[in-house]
Amino acid sequence: VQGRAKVVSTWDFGVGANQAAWKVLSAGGTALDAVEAGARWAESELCNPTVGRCGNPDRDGVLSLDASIMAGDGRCGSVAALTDILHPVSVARRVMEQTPHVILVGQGAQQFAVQQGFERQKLLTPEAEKAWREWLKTAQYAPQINAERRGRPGDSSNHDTLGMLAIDASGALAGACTTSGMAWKLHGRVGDSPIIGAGLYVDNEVGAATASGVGEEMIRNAAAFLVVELMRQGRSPAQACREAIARVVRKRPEASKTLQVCFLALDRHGEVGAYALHRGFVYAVCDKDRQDELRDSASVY
Ligand code: SD4
Repeated sequence: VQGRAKVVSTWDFGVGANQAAWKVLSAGGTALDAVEAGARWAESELCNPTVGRCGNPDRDGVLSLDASIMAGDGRCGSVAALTDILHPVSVARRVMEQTPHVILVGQGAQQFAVQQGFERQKLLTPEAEKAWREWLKTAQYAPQINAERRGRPGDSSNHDTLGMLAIDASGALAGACTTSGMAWKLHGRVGDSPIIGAGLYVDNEVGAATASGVGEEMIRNAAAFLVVELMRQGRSPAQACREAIARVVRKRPEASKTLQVCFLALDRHGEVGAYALHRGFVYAVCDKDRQDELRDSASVY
């Protein structure tokens, strides 16, 4: 039943997220259910300053979450700037399945979540609040290229979004992306993760792509869509990611020296590729032969 099933995720904690997704895939479940399960794992189990309940807040001290989910047949949903709800990815799926819309934001997203039975709860951890108070002393917005140490609540890491792509035994693709966005962002800022085509894009005809890093660059370049379209034109996943990174550099050569952008792609045959602006991007690959593989991405710098 496992056949060609595979799941890939951004960063080292992608290993844990993949295992949560693999439980679904290895039992014959769909790619869509698998990526939702993987993202839910990251949102609640992982204590990471850029995902879910342990995320760092914006500069007003508000933890606001972005998430998206997409199936390879074009169905998609997302939430942006959602507060006080533990599982944004599942709200995104409800937006996809229960509404005629694709994106809900802010108060409206929260209202919809509550109507759908999600519980409102205070999420900001004491560690994240402490980190924010510390940040307020200088109030400098200066995203790091890579997190110095991941999995440590309350540090100022900025690049630990979970992007996950999966293919199931039937060959259907799906993806999900979940994040608290850039720490110390302006209140109301929306990143790439909930923007279909920027932080996530999936097409059963071709493959899927997701991103992590400074989301403004992904939005500027319609990045996940770009990677999928490059694969449609015949590039391998690795080539497509590399070419999309080259586009980011061409557009903002100076800025690209100081910020991180990472792409991860999976094509419909199960081939995986990645590329980053800066060294340090790792991604996790899981299928019937390996459940905890972590690979280093190539990079420009
Ligand atoms: C954002 N892309 O909100 C996200 C942040 C991120 O790893 O990827 N962090 O811009």
